[in-house]
Parts: sequence; C-alpha cells; structure tokens
Amino acid sequence: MGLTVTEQIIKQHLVFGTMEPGREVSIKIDQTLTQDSTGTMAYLQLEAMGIDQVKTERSVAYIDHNMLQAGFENADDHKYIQTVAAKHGVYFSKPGNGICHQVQLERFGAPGKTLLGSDSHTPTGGALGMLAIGAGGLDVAVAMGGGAYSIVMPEVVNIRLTGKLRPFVSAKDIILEVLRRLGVKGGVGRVMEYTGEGIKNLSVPERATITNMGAELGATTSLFPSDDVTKAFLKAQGREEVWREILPDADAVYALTVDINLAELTPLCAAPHSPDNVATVAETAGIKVDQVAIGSCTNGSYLDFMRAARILKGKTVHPDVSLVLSPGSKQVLTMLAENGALADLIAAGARVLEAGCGPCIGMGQAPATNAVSLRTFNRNFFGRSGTDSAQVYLVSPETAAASAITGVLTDPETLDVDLTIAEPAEFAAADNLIVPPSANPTEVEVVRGPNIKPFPLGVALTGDVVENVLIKVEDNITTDHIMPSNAALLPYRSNIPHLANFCLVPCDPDFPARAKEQNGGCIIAGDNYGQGSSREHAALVPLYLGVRFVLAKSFARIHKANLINSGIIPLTFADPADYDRLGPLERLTIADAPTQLASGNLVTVQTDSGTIEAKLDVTDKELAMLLCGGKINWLKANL
Ligand code: MIC
Ligand code: SF4
Repeated sequence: MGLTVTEQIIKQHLVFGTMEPGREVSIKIDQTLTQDSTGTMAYLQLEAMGIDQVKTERSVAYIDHNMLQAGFENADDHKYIQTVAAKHGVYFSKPGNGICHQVQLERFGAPGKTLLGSDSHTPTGGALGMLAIGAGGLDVAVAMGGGAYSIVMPEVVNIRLTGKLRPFVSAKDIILEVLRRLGVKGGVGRVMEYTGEGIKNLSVPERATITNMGAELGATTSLFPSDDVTKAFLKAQGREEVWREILPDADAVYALTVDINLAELTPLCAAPHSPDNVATVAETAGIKVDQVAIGSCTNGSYLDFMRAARILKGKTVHPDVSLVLSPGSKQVLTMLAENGALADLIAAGARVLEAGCGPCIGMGQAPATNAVSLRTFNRNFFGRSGTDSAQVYLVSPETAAASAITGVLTDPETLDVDLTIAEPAEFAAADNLIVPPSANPTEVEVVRGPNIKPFPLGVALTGDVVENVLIKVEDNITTDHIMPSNAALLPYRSNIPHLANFCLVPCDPDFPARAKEQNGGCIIAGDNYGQGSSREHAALVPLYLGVRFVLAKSFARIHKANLINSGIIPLTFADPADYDRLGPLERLTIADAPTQLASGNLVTVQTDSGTIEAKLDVTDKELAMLLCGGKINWLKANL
C-alpha cells in the first residue's frame, strides 16, 4: 500500500512505535524553533536537564513576540535567550529579523525534515513538505537534547484542491473554507495533506498561509508535497540544494478526502470570536470598521503586502480607520522598501510596525472599546486583541486593504485593480541578523535578569486525590482564556507567580483568589479544552495554583500534553452528560489515584451526590509521567 507524504516522513524518522492511527509513535526531530514568549521556559528546562550542546541538525531561538520594551523585563529575557542560545549551540534570530515561522520557512526549513517548535503555528513549515509540529517548551527542550518526540499516529486527511482562485480570492479564503467545513475540532488527531491540480498555482508563502492556520483546526499539522513550486521558492531563497521531491505515492490511502474547487471560492471572513465562525464577506459587508491590521505569521509575506499596496496605492485610509502593518520578516520589509511599495503604504496612511507578532498577540494596537477590527491573523479569540469588547474579524489582505479605504467591511471583488504580482525570482535573503552559536561555549556567561523566577515542579501521585471544583467552563476554552497574553502579561512569561494572578480571569475574575484560598482544586471543562496556543504556562500556572486534575469532555492536543508534562491529570467524562451533574466547589475524590490510574480501567470519581466514571487516555510513558509528577521528574528518574 502506498504512503502519503506524512507517512513517508514519519517512516523515515520513526524511532519507536507502529504507524497505525491512534497508536503512539516517536520520531526523531531534525530542527527545533523557539520564540521568546515560550523560549525562556524552554531554555530554563534545557538547563535544568543538564543538556550541554543541542543534538539537532539546526535549532533556532527567535525574538518576535515580546518586542515592546515598556520595562526591563523583555529586554532581560532577550539577553537571557541570546546568551543561553550561544552557550548551547542554538542559532539566535535577533528582534527585527521577523516572526519565527516565516523566517524558518525562508531560511531554514527543508522538505522531508521534521521540525518541532514551541509555538502552535509551527506547522507553517508544512508548506515546504516538512513535518512541522507545535509543542510545549519542555518537549522542544527534550528534542534539542536529542530526545524523540511522541505523538499519537494521526489519520491523514486529503484536502484535494482543484481549479484556480479568482483574482481577489486568496490563500486565506482557502483555509477559511476548510475551517468553515470542518470547524475548530475538525483536525484533532489528523494531519491535513493538500493535493490536487489546484496546488500548482499556490506559491510556498500562499501554502504557508494554509498550513499555518491549520493549527486552528486542531490538526497535528498540515503539509503540502515538495514539488517544482517548492523548488522555485528555495531557489529564490538561494537554498535550492535542500530541495528534494516528495510526493504522495500514487496509491496512497487517506482516511478522508475533502474536495475544494478553488474557482468557486469567494472572499470569506471569520466573525467573532472563533476562527470557524465563517461567513462570506459579501453577506457580512457594510459593517463599520475601526481598525485594520495586516501581517502576522499567517499573512505577513511579500505577496500579501504587495497586493495590499496595489490596492492602497494612491488612496488614503478612511478617516475613522487605523491601518497597522506588521510584516512577517525583515526580508519582506526590505523588499517592500526597495521596490517602493512601502512608500505607497505609508503615503496611504499605514502605521508601520517592526517585523514581529505585534497586535496578533495583543502587544500593542489594542482596539478601542467596542471597535471592529479586521485582521489578517489566525485567531480572533475573545480578548486576545487586548480589548474584551472588540469584535475581531479574520480576513485576507485583499479584504483588509479594500476595507481600510472604505471604512466598512468591503468585498475586494468589487475593486478594479490589477493584482497580478509574480513571486520574486530572488528574495532579499540575508542572514545578518542571525547570530550563530559561540565557538567557545564554555566561555559564554548566561545572563539572567531578576524577572526570571523558578518554575513549579509537580509531586509524585500518592493516595486519594480529593479536590474541590474551582471552576466549571464551557466548550472551546482557549489558552488565551486560561493564561491570557497581552502587553501587560507577556513580559512575565518567566515569572509564574506573577502570571498566576491572571489565570482563567476572562472566565471568572475570582478564579486566582479562589484557587489560592482553597489551596488548589480541580477544573471541569467542556469540549476542546485548551485549544490554541502551545504555551505551557496554561498548565504551569494551574500547577502553581494547586490544580491536580482537569475533567473535561475533550482536550486540545498540545494542551493535554502540557498538562501531562506538568503532572496535572487530564481526565475525560466517560459519559459527557455527567458534565451537567457537577457544580462549583463540589468535592471530587479519586480514591487511591495511582492504582486507579495505572489499572487502565475507567477511573471512579466520587462526587457530593454519587459517583461518575472518567477516562484517562494516555500512553504508558505519559502514565509514568503522571505518576511521578510530570515530565521533568520522569526524565530525572529515567535518564
Ligand atoms: C499565539 O499565537 O497564541 C502564540 C502567542 O504564538 C502562542 C505561543 C505563546 O503563547 O507564546 C502559540 O501559538 O503557541
Ligand atoms: Fe506570533 Fe500571532 Fe503567529 Fe502567534 S499567531 S506566532 S502571536 S504572529
């Protein structure tokens, strides 16, 4: 039987396990990336594990999230990451060089390789035909140390694209269409593999918009084959030598095929507050817009900005609109500056930020009260923009630029502009902002600022676990709910005690105080708990607050792994209807927890009014981690 691209890459990297959907497989990791908001923790963990030099082919530490330096904290963390990278064999991408996913795609990614990144949008690299997966910082630290990465062998879904996009319809509309059809849980346990005639007309950066936002499907990753389009991109990046062709076998078998005719697509938008709340721009058009933001790791490419510049050239942004740009990389910004497109954008009234995440993670540019913000980003979760009352719509750069001029959500298909722009034959590729690791690592002194505080460690599981329900939350709670990130909080990513005061506050402002008062407890949740970011702070902070287990209808993949790594037990309801039976401050008891968990049977949970059954769906290794209080304890005992 033939293999999909996903299966070919997993097979070549298989260290342990059987490639059957649902079974655990461990794979060798060739490349890693970290960014600064998850990176401090990852490198503290690397140091704690006593790893001297990284064992990967290439590991890169990016500074792209915490760019505002309102106090010393971010600058201190940048220094820590730069020095710890130099000491341990990691390349360092300076602030200003761009967003990790885009720079990795441009400068380091290679077909057929595996990449593990401490950021949920790491699958962006799948645009090059690599298996690129997001994970918690601790898992990335282990991979840097040469350890294999374990996943549940995914099902491979074929998204078969036919036809050609019409002008003004672009890659963002393709992934919004996939989200419209499959929803934010549609990719759970799956890899989305794109095939079909339609992919031939999509350049690598356009493919990257699609693989990037596959994270919003909950997918393990997304990828495209490595073909002539991939070759042309790598050549234009001066890296043709890393290209190799990787196509699915002719008789590859997919679990499911989803057909999309690109010619039939129209501009789409995701309405507040979920990326799968998709409607056509035509039917939503006319709502008044206050802010337009173009950029991020989803739509921060050369083509994205060139199209926006074409639309805005000679025009002026509407008086009531603030247009803000956050380019994906220095390469993109340089090229726009060199060819004059940046001047067109500035002349039209755009506010230009440095290449980085910026407003996508609430680092500045928070919208006004009740404002409507159109963003070319990938997430419109409640509160993520920094303004709880803001209404964020996710759109393509074409829709964003058209609306910036009119001041209302505007269908770009109503424009009369020629948007034919070729991908460059040569990109402005320069690696002068990438600092190689030190040739004399023993001489490097790692600089630690006062903002860096020790992180909490779990304790071995013993006896009965008796905990009160601290909070009961609904479906699709994101890590932005559990551990909010914004300009005020991001500087404290290496300070868990401070972050603890904000845990789950978007759901209940009293949660941190209650958790402290009760000396910890447990969390009851609906479906897809922990969707979104890879931030392990959404597990470490609850651990710090004494949360022992989460009982949910289901979990998002990365968050579940982060809970296990922290020693917090992720239980699911055997009968989801039992969710309705539980209330706040109810006392839940798991009698003789180690024995029950290890039995492999259903776990009986005593409640105030009876018992309910829960499932623990973990591998043997994960069970061992839970029993000894998390991955670090497990590593210490096993390595
Ligand atoms: C995000 O887009 O939510 C982030 C910020 O990039 C996160 C990482 C983080 O929380 O630091 C992610 O996607 O993993
Ligand atoms: Fe940065 Fe936004 Fe991309 Fe996360 S989604 S890496 S915050 S640009």
